[in-house]
Parts: sequence; C-alpha cells; structure tokens
Amino acid sequence: MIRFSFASILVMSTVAAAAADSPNIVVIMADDLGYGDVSCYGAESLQTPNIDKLASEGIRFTNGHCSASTCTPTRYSLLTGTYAFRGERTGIAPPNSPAIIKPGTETVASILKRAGYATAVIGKWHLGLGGPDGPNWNGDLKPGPLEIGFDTCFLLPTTNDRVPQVYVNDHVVPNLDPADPLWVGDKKPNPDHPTGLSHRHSLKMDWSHGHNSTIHNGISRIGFYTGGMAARFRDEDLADKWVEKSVEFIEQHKDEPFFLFFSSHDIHVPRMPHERFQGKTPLGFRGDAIVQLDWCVGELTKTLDRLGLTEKTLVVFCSDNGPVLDDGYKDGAVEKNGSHRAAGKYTGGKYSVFEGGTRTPFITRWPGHIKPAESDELVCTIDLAASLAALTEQELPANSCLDSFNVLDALLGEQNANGRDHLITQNNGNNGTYALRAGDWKLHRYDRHTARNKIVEQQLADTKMPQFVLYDLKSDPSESRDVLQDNVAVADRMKGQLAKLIEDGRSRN
Ligand code: NG6
Ligand code: CA
Repeated sequence: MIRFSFASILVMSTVAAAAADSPNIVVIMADDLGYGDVSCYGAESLQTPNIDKLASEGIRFTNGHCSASTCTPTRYSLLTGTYAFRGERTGIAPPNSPAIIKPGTETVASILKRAGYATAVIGKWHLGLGGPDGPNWNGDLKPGPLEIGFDTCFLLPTTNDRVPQVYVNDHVVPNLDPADPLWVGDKKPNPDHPTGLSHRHSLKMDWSHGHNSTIHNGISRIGFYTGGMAARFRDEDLADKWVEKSVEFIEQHKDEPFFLFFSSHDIHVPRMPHERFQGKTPLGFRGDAIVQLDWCVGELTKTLDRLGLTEKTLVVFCSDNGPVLDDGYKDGAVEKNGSHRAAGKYTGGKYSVFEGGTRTPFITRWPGHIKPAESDELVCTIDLAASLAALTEQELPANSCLDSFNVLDALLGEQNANGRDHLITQNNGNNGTYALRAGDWKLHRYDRHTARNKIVEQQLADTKMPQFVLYDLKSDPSESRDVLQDNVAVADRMKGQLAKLIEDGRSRN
C-alpha cells in the first residue's frame, strides 16, 4: 500500500511520463546500516538531514530489504539478480578471493550499459577480484567489475577490516611503486611482522574479536600484507575519496545517461570517520560514521542539483545488511548506544534472518516522476536488475537474473502497484539459514549450525533455534512468538514453497 503526502499532489500530472525517459540512476548502498539508524526511520540520537530529505522528496519504504544479512551475498544478488545461495563462494569474501561473479554474467551494470548508460562502481566491492588464483595485486587486476558491465571502477577491494588498505582503479592499484610490491596472504609473512596481538599496545583502536593480524593506520585487520606503502590510504579519507571520484564521474557523464553504484564503506568496522565527523554524535564512531554517510548523500545530491540533473536522476538508497554494534573493534558502539535502536523495532541484525538482518532504510527519489509517499510494499535490492531493465526497456535473457522481479511500479510509487508477494532472505553464503516471507507470514529455516563464520555459529548456537520457526509479522513484527504449532498448515505450505524455490534454481518466470 502506498500513502501519498500532500506535497505529492503537485507532481501528480508528470507521473505518467515516467517510464518514457531513461533517467540517470544512482544506487547508494550503505554498509551495515540498520532500519533505525537514520532519523527518517526513527533515530533520535543523531540527525541525517540529507537522507531524510531524500525520503521526504521520494518514497520511504517501510518494507524494503536486502537479500542477505551479510555483505557479499547481498552485493552478489543486487548485481546479478540471483539469490546468492544459488552461487558458489558467495559467503563473506576473504582478502584474496577471486572474482565471485564470472565475466559475462548479466548484471545491473551490463543491462544498463546495453541501454547506453555510462556505468561506474565507486566504493566497497567485496566480491573478489582476479581469476581462480585470486587477485594479482601488482599486475592486471581482472576479472572484476569491468568484466561484468562497469565501464570504470574506483574501489575499496574487500571490506576495510580486511587487508589490503589500497584502492583499485579499473585494473590496477594506483600509486603502487614497483620497487615496493604489495603482498597479501593469510599467514604471517615473517616472525617479526607486527600484528594486533604482538603490538596491541600501539593500536589507536583496539580489537575485540578477530581483527588482530596486520596493522595499518594504527588498526589491526583480518589477513596479512606487506609493501605497497605509497598506495595505502588512511581510513579517515575514504568517504572524501568516494565523493571526489563520484563527482568526477557525474561531471564527465552529465550529458548522457549514467549509472553510478555508490557503495559506501560506512558504517562497517573499523569505524574511523574523518576527523571532522569524529565526536559529532553521542553514539561514538558508529554514529559519527552515519553522519559521514549522510554527508556523502548530501554531496551527491548537491552535485545533481548543481548540474541540473536532479529531475533526470533516479536515486535509490539502501543498505547491504542490518546493524551490528560490536563487529570486532572496541569503538564505543556498545557503551555509547544508550536508547538508540539500530534495527528499530525489529529483532536481530547483521548475520541473522530476523527482520533486523535485512529490513533496512530503502528510499527511491526521482523528483517530478516519483510522488513523495510512504510505501509498505515488499521490495528488495535483488529486484533492481529486473526493475531497471524494465525502466530502460531492456530484455532480460531467460537464464539470467533468476530471482529478480520487476517491481518498477512499486519503486516509482505508481498507485495500486504491488511489490513482491514473497521473498527469500538468507544470512551468509550457502550455510543453510533462510527465511521465507509470504504476506505477513515469515518462516525461518535453519538447516545446520555449522556456519564458517564463528560469530554466526555462536549466534545460531545461542538462539537454539529448531529447524523451522513461524512468525506472524502483522501481530508480531519483532518475531518474538513462534506460532508454528498453531498454524501447521501454513508452515507446511511455506516449507514446501521454500524447498521448491530453492530446488527450482530460479524464482523468476
Ligand atoms: C566477519 C567479521 C566481521 C565482518 C564480517 C563481514 C570476524 C570475527 N568477524 O567474519 O568483523 O568483517 O565478517 O562483514 O572476523 S560484511 O558486512 O562485509 O559482510
Ligand atoms: Ca555489510
């Protein structure tokens, strides 16, 4: 259902023309940002005026999801339109992961490129680089984004708590001095190599679990690396760099349709926002990183305004998974959280298939085409492929984007438009933790408690979940009462539906 705001009446007349033009498309994906982490979704401990403005000028979805509660699988499915549990090695990618999406796979970027768009991804990648042997950090870094439809990329190659802290521009690490090659590995390169264990006293931010290998910028990370000193960045400068590169890309392509995937590293650990944002919120660096993310959104929308592109640009704002407070560093997130509810009224967060794991802020804005409104239609980041293909009048080849539904009308807020009638969410890779949403019912399925990730393993052990649990989100949005025994027929139907959706290998017609 969609509820229009008063201001929306003013732009009603232009809506019919929406599908006719192909707007620029900017997808802003936050990292680990929860449903309740921004002020337009209820946060009171901090203000996010730029994200709030986006929401007030567009559609604020209250039932918008990513497809997984960790990063790599959500990003895999956002780009490919296929559930990550169908793919190989789609769990949280290690530092030397090869490219997870094979060259030639249809993606949001390849679809839009075919439609004549200039395409770029700027920011966090975390989908692996290179052939079966992994990334060739000192040479040609491919395949990667350029082999699946992006014209250009400027990346944080993994996730910032994993080594190495260098950028990747198209196929190379910029500023790499050949005399100081970059080595990345999962074993200590020599006995004297300083780590978060041996040099814990020297760290500017201490770790709480894992994250005790190579130290860079006073922060120890997951994995080891040496060399590439001239190419290394400071964590504090990442957001500025994403904005600088994005503004450059938008300026270069202002006269042709463009697709920018702005993939922020905020608010993933290590949370180390620029000095000018440090201390700006009572929530510590986690809150300060949210404010930094909001600043980035403001810079992007200001750039669109300055270039006269605001009404020619569809902006989508979303997150790659729900929130987590302590994700491996002692950054004050737990101690300073106060009454802040990072997942809003929902249970769970990152790593879980409770609503908090995948229900996130989700906003679409296209002034003059989208009427400001609030929508509770079920939409997911996995639907961008089919929906943007429809927007740009591109055919989806039958064997691609296997789980992406065309929910364009819902994303544009057309009256009576429906979102999905069901959605599978998962936590990580292929570890057999799923949830199936159908209407207000939600079935959790926990196949085995052997997740590779120790935290996930612990959480699963802690929850002591039976294999199947059923919730009624209408009466119990926080998933606190298992109603399976009272609704055996519903549960059986959904168990069958979930099994079939998995077995069929696709859910799109
Ligand atoms: C986990 C890390 C966590 C984070 C996550 C990936 C440990 C103990 N935990 O394995 O800190 O990096 O992976 O996050 O190492 S994601 O948002 O990129 O999926
Ligand atoms: Ca994430």
